[in-house]
Amino acid sequence: MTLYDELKWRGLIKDEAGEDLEEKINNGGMTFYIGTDPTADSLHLGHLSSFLISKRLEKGGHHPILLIGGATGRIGDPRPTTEREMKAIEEIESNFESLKAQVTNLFGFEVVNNYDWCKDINFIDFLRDYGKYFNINYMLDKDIIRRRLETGITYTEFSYMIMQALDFLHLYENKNCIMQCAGSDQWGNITAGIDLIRKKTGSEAYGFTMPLVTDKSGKKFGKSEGNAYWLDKEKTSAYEIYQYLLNSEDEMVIDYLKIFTFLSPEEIMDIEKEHLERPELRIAQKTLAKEVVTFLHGEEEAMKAIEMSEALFSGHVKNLTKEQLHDVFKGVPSFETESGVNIVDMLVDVGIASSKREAREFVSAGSITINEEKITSLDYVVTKTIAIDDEVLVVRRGKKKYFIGKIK
Ligand code: 545
Repeated sequence: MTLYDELKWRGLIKDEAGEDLEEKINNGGMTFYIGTDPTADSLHLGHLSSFLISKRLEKGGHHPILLIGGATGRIGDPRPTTEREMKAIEEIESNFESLKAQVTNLFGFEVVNNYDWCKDINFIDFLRDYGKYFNINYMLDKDIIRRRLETGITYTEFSYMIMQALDFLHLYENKNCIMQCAGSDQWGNITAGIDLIRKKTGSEAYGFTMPLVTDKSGKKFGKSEGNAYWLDKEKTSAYEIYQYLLNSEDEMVIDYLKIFTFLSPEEIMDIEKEHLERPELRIAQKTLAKEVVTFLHGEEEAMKAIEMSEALFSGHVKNLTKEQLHDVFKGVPSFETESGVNIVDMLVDVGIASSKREAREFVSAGSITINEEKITSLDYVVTKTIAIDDEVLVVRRGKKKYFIGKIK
């Protein structure tokens, strides 16, 4: 498979610009760039797919540049719906540093900041040297702008496209960068740059976008209930990312393997075969989760995440630390209790049973375990001796219902 065919096969090419893009991609040797604005202090899973493309192209012999938009971040790329809240300069600068550290650590590429070449352009020069190349009708015809005409858009956000086009021109002239790639929402900005380069220099530049990654119902990948899965492990633990990917839908998981892993097409096709025959083994999901967490956080974190997932699955919690337990049982009901209380009283006090009678029934029937020990005596007294790390009580009621407690 050629590199271009492989990118297509992985579902990573939606819109393309440049007559001989396919040949250019297959031949290697291009300098290209991919950009992000410092609107947050970390990337999340939804951004990862387009950044991974830079690694794939690098493996194919191209040279990547990562741009972080210290200048564009101050303006804000128009969203299709409403005007953005402008961020404070200090926040943008601190996000810039965090993102730079993150992408350098993950990808190891050259990072550039468009503030460096934008900060000295004055308003008159901007209008004379760049504004003249942009026909208003052309700008109004871009998808995002068209969608904003009804709700309204300020001159500031309207001008964003020119800034991104100017970056491409700058990188073309100074670093011989001839291609830009990104998610499909960036198509208008990429083509604005290609057109500017053509008008200013007469040369052809290239670009492509990848489709937005979604779940089966069309919802954005990498978010749940509005919360993002961050690539910074202080914000989202390796275990949470692992669990999110482990729960990928059967219908989608093969697509995700293509988009998010560096497994070869042959390896993915083998996994697909097994997955179709025995979906209940969840081999595809386990492979996806392990590969992505290993890429993001290293093998040790991936192994820990696997261990924690198995602990939850099998109920073996005793070997986990209290930090791991809090991660594993995030979202299950939690409680606090004193050392020295009777089991029946505790079950009622913390809401595991609704009455003393029910609590006694649970205990007598053997449906209550604390940290894997079955509690069958109605006289049992809960103390720190049963706690994990002197503190944590994982109470299981019946087969699956968990509660996590802290003993004082
Ligand atoms: C700025 C100047 C350039 C080239 C690109 C840019 C940034 C671009 C943009 N990109 C998005 C983004 O999101 C915020 C990330 C928070 C840390 O706005 N105008 O910066 C996203 N991008 C990744 C994908 C994207 C895009 O970083 O391309 O499509 C999301 O997947 O929305 O010269």
